[in-house]
Amino acid sequence: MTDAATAAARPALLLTGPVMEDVVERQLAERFTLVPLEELGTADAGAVRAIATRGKVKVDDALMARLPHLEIVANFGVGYDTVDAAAAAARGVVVTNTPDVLNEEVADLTLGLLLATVRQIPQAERFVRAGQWIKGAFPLGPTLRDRTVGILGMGRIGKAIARRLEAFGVPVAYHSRRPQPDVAYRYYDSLVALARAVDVLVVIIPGGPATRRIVNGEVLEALGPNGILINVARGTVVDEPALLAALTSGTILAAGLDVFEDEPNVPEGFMGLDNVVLLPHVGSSTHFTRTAMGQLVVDNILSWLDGKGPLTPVAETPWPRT
Ligand code: 8YV
Repeated sequence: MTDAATAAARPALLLTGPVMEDVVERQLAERFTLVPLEELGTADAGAVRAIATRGKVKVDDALMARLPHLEIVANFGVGYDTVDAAAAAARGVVVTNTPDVLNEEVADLTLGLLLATVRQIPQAERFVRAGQWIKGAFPLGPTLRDRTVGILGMGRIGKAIARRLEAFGVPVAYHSRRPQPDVAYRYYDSLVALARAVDVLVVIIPGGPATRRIVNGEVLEALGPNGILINVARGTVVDEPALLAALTSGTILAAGLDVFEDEPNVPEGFMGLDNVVLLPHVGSSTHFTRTAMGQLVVDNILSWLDGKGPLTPVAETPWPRT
C-alpha cells in the first residue's frame, strides 16, 4: 500500500505529548493509530492525518513538512500560540482550538486571583500557619473598593471577567485592537492610556509575536504605585524582567500571575517577593472544564474525519475555506 492508501485505511494521529488520556486519547484510539512524537518514524509520518496538541511542543512548519498527509491540527486550549496557524493555512491544514467551553472557568479563576492579590489572601494564610496571629493582627491592606479595573483584551473571556466585575461594583475599562460593539465599558485605543486611567490591569489577550511583551516598563509605569497587574493570558505578553523590577522598586503595588514565559520555570526573582501571587497556570484546570475542552478536541477531529468539517476552526484557517 502507498502512504496515502495506508492513511485512508487506518489513519494515524500524532500526539505532541499526553493529551487527557481518559478523554481524548481513549476516544481517538478507536479510529486512529496513536503515534507519540518521540516515536514518529517515516512510515507513521506518511499515515498521519491529524495532530492533537496541548501547547507544550511547537507545531511549526518543520513538523508539518514531515507529515505529507496532515489535514488537521487540533489544539487543546483556546490559545494556540504554539501552533503556526499561518504555516498550516499555507499547507491547506485546518487548525482548531477550544473556545467558549473554558470562558467561565478562567473568569472565575481571574477574579479569585485578583481578590487574592488585592486582599493578600495567600499572605494572610501564611501568617496564620506561621503562628503570627497569636502575636498580633494581620496588617490592614489594600482594597478593591476604590479601584477601576482595566482589561487588556475584550474577547469572550474578557467579557466573562467584566461581567463578574460589574457584580463586584467596580468600574471597567478596556483596550483591545478595536472597540467591541456589544459592551458599554469605556474603550481606550492605547494600552498606556488605559494603564494610566486604571488601578488594576487584567491581561487576557492571545500570546504570539503580535503581543510579545506589550505590557512593558512604560505600561507598568503608567499603572503606577497603587497599580496591580493580573496576568491570566500568556507569560510572553508581559516583559517579565520589567515586571520584576517594577514590583521590587514599588513602580507598581502588586501582581497576580497564572502564566509565565518559560513554564513551568518561574523566574527566581518572583519567588522571594511578598507582593506577587504565583499560580501554576491553572486558569482552566478543573475536571469539569478540562473534560469539556478534551471532548471538543475529539469532536473536531472526528467531525473532520467523517467529512463534516471542523467545529471550531481558528481565524487563520476558516471553514468552509474562503
Ligand atoms: C490550558 C490555556 O492551560 O486554553 C488555554 O489557552 O492556557 C489553558 O486552558 C492549556 O491550554 C492546557 O495545556
